[in-house]
Parts: sequence; C-alpha cells; structure tokens
Amino acid sequence: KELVFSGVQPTGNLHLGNYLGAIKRFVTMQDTHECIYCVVDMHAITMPQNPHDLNRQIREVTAAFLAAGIDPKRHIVFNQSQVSEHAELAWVFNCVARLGWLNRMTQFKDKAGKDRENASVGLYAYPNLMAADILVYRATHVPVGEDQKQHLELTRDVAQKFNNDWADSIAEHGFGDAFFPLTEPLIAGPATRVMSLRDGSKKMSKSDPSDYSRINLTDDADMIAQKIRKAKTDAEPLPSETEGLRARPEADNLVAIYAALTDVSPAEVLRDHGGSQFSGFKSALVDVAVTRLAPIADEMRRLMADPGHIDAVLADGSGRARVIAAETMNAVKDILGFVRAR
Ligand code: AQP
Repeated sequence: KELVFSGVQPTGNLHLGNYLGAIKRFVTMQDTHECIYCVVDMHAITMPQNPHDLNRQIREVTAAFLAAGIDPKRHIVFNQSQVSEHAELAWVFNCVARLGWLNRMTQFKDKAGKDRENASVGLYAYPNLMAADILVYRATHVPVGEDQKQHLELTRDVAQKFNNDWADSIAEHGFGDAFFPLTEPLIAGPATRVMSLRDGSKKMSKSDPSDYSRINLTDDADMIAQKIRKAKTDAEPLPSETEGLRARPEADNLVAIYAALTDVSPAEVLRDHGGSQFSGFKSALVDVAVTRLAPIADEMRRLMADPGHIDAVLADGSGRARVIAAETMNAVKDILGFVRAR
C-alpha cells in the first residue's frame, strides 16, 4: 500500500520555497494517496529556539497546511512531539546508522558551521530522527525539496541495514524478507529548489537575515509586490527557450517560480514571456503570486485567531498517527528481542 509522509519544521518564516517545494505538493498528493503531514517540532530544537516563538510557529505551520488545502479529516495532520514513537524509533536508528554515514551529511556541515564542537548532538543525529519519522509509518513516498535528497538516501540505507541485520528475526515474526520499505523521495516539478530573490546561487531559506531574500507565506499583497519588484535580475530580456536560462540563475529562478505557481512548465512560461523585459515579467509574476498566495495568508490569519481549533486538529491527528506508530514500534521491539507487556 502506498503511503505518503512529509514534514515541515516550525522554525519561523515559512516561505515560497517551503510552499512550492513541499506544501503545495502535499495538497496534490491527497487525491491519490493516504497522507500523513507532520509539524516536526523535535527537529526544530536541534537549533536554539525561543519557547514562545516555537509554540506559535507550530500552530503557524499547521495553519499553513490547512490554509493551503490539506484536509485533516481525510488525512493526518499532527505535530511530532505528541507521538513519542518517533523518538523511540530514532534511538533504534542511532544504533543502526553508522558514524561514517552521518559524517557525510552536508546539511549538518552547513548548519553547524565552523564551530562544529559546539553543535548539538541532535543536529548531528537529525537524519536518524527523520528516518524514524518516515519509517514509523512505513511510508513509501516522501515529497520534499531537493535539499532533502541526501537525508532520504540515508533513510533508505537505514531501512536496508535494519532489514538485513535482523533478516532472520523479521522472517520469524512473519514480516517476510523486509520490514521497512525503501522509501521513494518525490522531488519533482519546476520548483524543487527555489533560490533567494537576492542571490540566485543561494537557496531561499527561513534563516536568511534578509527578509527581501524570500516571500513569506504571511506576506500581504503589497509586500509580495515589493519583494518581487526588488528581486535581483540581469539586464537581458527573457530568452524564448529554457537553454537560454542556463547561465542566468536569477532569471531561471523567477521563471521556475512563475511555472510552479501556475502549474505549467518553464518552457511554456517562456513561450508566453520570452523576449519580455524583466519589468513586464515581474508585473505578471506579482499578479500570479498575489492571486495564489494572498488567499493562503488570509486564511492563515483567520486560523491563527482560533488556536483552540488548531490544537484540536493536532490532537486528533496525533491520536490517529499514534495508533499506526505504536503498531510499528511493537513490531520493532519484537524483532529486536525486547520484552514488552502484552
Ligand atoms: N528553497 C527551497 N526550495 C524548495 N523546497 C524547499 N524546502 C525548503 N527550502 C526550499 C522544502 O521545504 C520542506 C520543509 O523544509 P524544512 O522546514 O523542514 O527545513 P529547511 O529545509 O531547513 O528549510 P529552510 O527554509 O532551508 O530553513 P533553514 O533556513 O533553517 O535552512 C522540505 O521538504 C524542504 O525540502
């Protein structure tokens, strides 16, 4: 059975990259798959977080999920810390993954920076918790942005090693020749890596100190327009074919954003806008972005005014997630040889 899992960290400044690379695609997958969408608050504390901000941001990511069109009745929406099986399975995976595997993770190197000795152990073990998030539901597909590709490969390595190392016990307990699936990353569409509006060589990111580098999901129409008008570009008009975007990262990025927002390919965008100056193209992009994003921002504001409703959605989703996660964890305990109450 195909099952989709994905998560977003409640670390503030949810942006257009998170929307196009992840949340918008979560919405689409609801029609074809059973889906579990998680606010990964335990991932957030791998870096310092102010408790009041974290608390609000957990509700804000939930509001973004709902405002974008995720249906929490048909699918599961919850926050990670309410389902303790994620942490339990992550511990098992800490004992499965090898140091050498984690040493190769580029996100750890980027986030730890030069002062690696001072990074949290949690930041280092982050990919094991992510593997647990996915595999505690034995999810088969994970829609993510391109930056998560390496972590998804590690998830497959962990699943494979677990299946191999405990192969006899897995068979003995009636799970055949593999307990965990080898999860497929779904990294597709024109916006798998949305770049900063100020620098086409940097990913659009929550932690960029310049607010003009990103469009936040909470920005109003005026702010969206200002940021797009100020976005860095080169001096040439838009090319008419996608090859013409190759050495032009800023132009490439704006075309990709337009394509993703309107559900067409970059080639189709260039068919309509090839030869345009940026001033004209940016105006068209502002229209598209405001039309698509402003209603989400409005709905997020409406939802945030009723935190009780958001908390109820999370509690309900957590209850349903826990049932699946507990079943997996019980099976894992049996496979490992742990004694558990029956
Ligand atoms: N620029 C992006 N383009 C496309 N997809 C992106 N994602 C993030 N940035 C882009 C995808 O959004 C989902 C949620 O990401 P996350 O919140 O778990 O963490 P992140 O990747 O750390 O987000 P940021 O914005 O990049 O934060 P910082 O600044 O802390 O590094 C994921 O599917 C991710 O791929």
